[in-house]
Parts: sequence; structure tokens; C-alpha cells
Amino acid sequence: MAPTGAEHAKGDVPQLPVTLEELVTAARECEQVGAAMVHVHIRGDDAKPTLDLKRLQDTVQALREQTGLVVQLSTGGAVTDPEADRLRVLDALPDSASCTMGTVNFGDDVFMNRWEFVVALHKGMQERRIVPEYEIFDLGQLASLRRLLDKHGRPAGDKVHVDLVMGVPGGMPGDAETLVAALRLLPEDASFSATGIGRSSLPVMLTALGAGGHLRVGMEDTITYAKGQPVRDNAQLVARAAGLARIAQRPPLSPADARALLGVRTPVQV
Ligand code: KMH
Ligand code: ZN
Repeated sequence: MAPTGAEHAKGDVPQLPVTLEELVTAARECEQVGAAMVHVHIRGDDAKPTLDLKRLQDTVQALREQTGLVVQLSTGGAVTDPEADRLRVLDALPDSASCTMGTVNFGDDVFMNRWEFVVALHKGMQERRIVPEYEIFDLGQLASLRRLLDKHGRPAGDKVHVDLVMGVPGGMPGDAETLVAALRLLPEDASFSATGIGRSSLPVMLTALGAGGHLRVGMEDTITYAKGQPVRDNAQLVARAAGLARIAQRPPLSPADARALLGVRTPVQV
């Protein structure tokens, strides 16, 4: 689950978890209703996105102490974050970190992920034994993932896990046809999860369940639960996803199962 993101302002979405206390509370509530992993963007005292290393380290520690979730830090940050700050995220030694596989238009902005930068992230995670989640915003990025693995080797833990982030304005659409098209391009042994931004949340969730995928939900991606109904909190989204997964006879994984699926190991400082 992705509780915060970097795009929504606390002033517009008061229920968004932005302090460490709010984040840990959200993570605990979500774990209780079926989440296995937390994808973390943190905020500063001004509630704006930050990649401050000390704050990231404190966040990883607090989530490890107070939840059993797989702790994944975002290296995507906000579209304005410099590459050096995004690479430094790895020094907070999370269980997992995101690694976006290419540049994509992102609404009116550009989410920049140069090839050399992607390679540096991939290698940085290999060295630190951090498990990557390869974030895919468009189909061509799956070809880039194959190229990355061919040229630079398998990730830490030897499992390839992909997250399809669908429905970003500028990226691939969040619909069933596109999700099925993505499956053809996945590395052979990869596992995948999917999330649909905004109103594509439910179509993507239902298609991913039918196609054998895992789910990501959270207020990073969706702040409207149903037409005209703001999301109450992250646990509301996780509970709905867990319920649909049970109906689909694909009940949520425990955090321990997720660790095994992803090949999570103990990270090391380099
Ligand atoms: N906030 C987006 C610009 C990631 O976490 O790795 C990038 C993002 C992807 O959310
Ligand atoms: Zn993110």
C-alpha cells in the first residue's frame, strides 16, 4: 500500500498521513486489514515532500519496530528531486526500494529517469542487498527492464518484481487491455502488482486479480473512494482490495509471504 505519495497537498487532503506518527498509524491500520508492504514517501515539518536521509532512516526504523510490513522507500520522490538525493535514499537501507524504468510525462511535469540513473539505482540496490520494485509507467519500460537485467544482472534476492503504475496522464492507460498487453512483456519469472491512478483504480484492481497479479492501493494513487466520496483513510482502500482479493479466491499475502515472494534479505551499508 502507498499511503502518501509526493503529489497531494495536506491542505487539500487533510486525511493524508504526512507526519511519522500519522504514517505509522496508517501502516498499522493497513496491516491489520491485509497490507503486506508499505511504499513510503515522507514529508518534512512543512508537510512537503522531502528525501532527508535522517528522516528516512528514522522512518524505516519506526516502521520496522511498529509493524511487520515490508518497508519500501520510494526513490522516485517528487518530480523536482535531484538524482543525487534520490540515489541517497538507498543509504536508509530499506527492505525494498522503487526503481522506475524510464522517463515519462507526468501530468504537466516530467518524471525523469535517465538510463544511466536507472542503472545506478539498480547497482546501488544490488550492492546493498535491497530488493527493487521495478515501477512501470509505460509499456516500453518493460523492454528497458529486460535490457537492464540482461546487461547488469539479477536483483538482490534473485526475484524480479514489477509494479504497473497505470493511468498517469502521460503514461499507459489504466484499463484491462493495457494490463494484459503488459503481461506479454514481463520477464518470464517476474511477479507483478498493479495500481490504477484515480478512477482507473477499480478496473486495474479487478483485472490484476483476474490475471494473477498483486495489488497496490493507497492515497498516493487514489483519493476518491467512489464518485463524490473522498477516501476516509488508507485502511479503507486496503480493506476494499483485501475483500475483492478474497472474493477472487486470492487472499492477501502475509508480510512473511511477501518477503519470500520478493526475496527480501537484510540490507548492508556500503
Ligand atoms: N512521485 C512520482 C514522481 C516512485 O515512488 O518510485 C514518482 C513515484 C514513483 O511516486
Ligand atoms: Zn511512489
